[in-house]
Amino acid sequence: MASSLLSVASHTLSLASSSSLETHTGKPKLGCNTLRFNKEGPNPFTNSRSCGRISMTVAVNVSRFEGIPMAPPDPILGVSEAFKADTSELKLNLGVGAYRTEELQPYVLKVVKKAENLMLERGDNKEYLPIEGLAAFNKATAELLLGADNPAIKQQRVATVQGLSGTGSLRLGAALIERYFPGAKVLISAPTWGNHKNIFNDARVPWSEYRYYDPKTVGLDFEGMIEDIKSAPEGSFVLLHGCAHNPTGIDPTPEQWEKIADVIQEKNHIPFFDVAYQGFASGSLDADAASVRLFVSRGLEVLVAQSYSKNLGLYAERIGAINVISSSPEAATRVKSQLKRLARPMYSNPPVHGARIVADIVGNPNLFNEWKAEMEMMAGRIKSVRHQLYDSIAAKDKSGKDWSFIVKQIGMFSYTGLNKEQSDHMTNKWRVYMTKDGRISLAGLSAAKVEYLAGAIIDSFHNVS
Ligand code: PLA
Repeated sequence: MASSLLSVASHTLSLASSSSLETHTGKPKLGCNTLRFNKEGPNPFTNSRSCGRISMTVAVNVSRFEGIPMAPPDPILGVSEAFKADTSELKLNLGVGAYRTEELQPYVLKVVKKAENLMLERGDNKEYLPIEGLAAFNKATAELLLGADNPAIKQQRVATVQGLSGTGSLRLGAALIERYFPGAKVLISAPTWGNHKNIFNDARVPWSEYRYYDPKTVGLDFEGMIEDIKSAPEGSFVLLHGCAHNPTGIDPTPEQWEKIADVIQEKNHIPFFDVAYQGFASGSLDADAASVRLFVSRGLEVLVAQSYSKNLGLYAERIGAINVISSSPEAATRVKSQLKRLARPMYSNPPVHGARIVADIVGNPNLFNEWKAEMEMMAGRIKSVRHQLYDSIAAKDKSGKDWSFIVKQIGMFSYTGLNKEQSDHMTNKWRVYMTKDGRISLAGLSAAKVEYLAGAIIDSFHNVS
């Protein structure tokens, strides 16, 4: 009995989904109406559904959502949930890339508080933004990325649309690819930030991987990367991390970037940069944008997703942008119109608060300088614990293993080389929360916890296989 009810329930679900497809293709819908009441009035136990000549009755104690399986926890944000649930005093969250103070507390930048006070003083309203976002933000963000005097900006070849931080901006870019480059493939580094594949999967954009990380050298597999980009079909999109590659912390050198640009140019590929850490890798906004600027200076058409989650600590404000640098101002205008068309049915228009913060800070020389100083301070603290961790591991580990990769990597993370079992051991025994790919966020480490972490890594590396 239960199984027959279930099959009716799942049949109903499949009818519902096929009818939504028919709407999309413009075909007439099957006549499906849900009748909730019988002659005697509302009946709490049955729910009738009539689909053309077929009529079904489904008991409501079998959920219509029966066919929906449990989703696995998110590999990164799920770690924060597990951390919260742990009551141990020892626990340390090195999962998500979120900056913490030496006291391991979240940090709101002083300059952000100042910008928020300015907003209150001005009495800014809460009206809807235009679909493309706050004009002052879009101008500021493109200038910050490319440099204010970049010819592409002067020639109005940059289409900038405010997005829901880095993720939402990548998603908009993916939607543009899906709509106007049907069948085009996106090449993604192996490994990459865990959410990239989800973003392109959900946007129905096919992707494949290019070699990036070489476990033998714990460095960049540059030859492999070039070969894979070369052998991809002409006109593919190549997803590149602008700086501070996540999760490896390994970036190409300036010379290697030149060669990557050569191959992309030869193959008529389109680079798609993910810039989630501008200013956070080196402490300098300009140095961290050098890769993007190189491609733009060669006259290439480029997509760039930006995020202010890390460099301004605006994680929850969801502020970022998608920039499309085109070869003509006319193309840029058309691209922008289509990005707006894609955004409107997804979320209508973006939130204003973070956009005002960025625009106010970048637009005011005093605040801008204060921001740069705070960013250098944050990047400096991460660099400092990175060196302390290396010193501590190198001093404690007598096995002769070379741990110097820790100080060669840059940005928020260290890719420790610990495998899944070793990473599990870090959490189960040592209460160090981290992603299962062996990545640790150094932004979540304090000087006081360095020795403890070094001990945990050495134990997990040598005693778990
Ligand atoms: N791109 C990369 C390479 C990232 O690492 C992240 C965030 C984003 C984009 C998106 O961030 P945003 O949407 O907040 O702008 N990566 C984090 C957080 C810091 C996360 O997974 O969401 C991480 O721990 O990897």
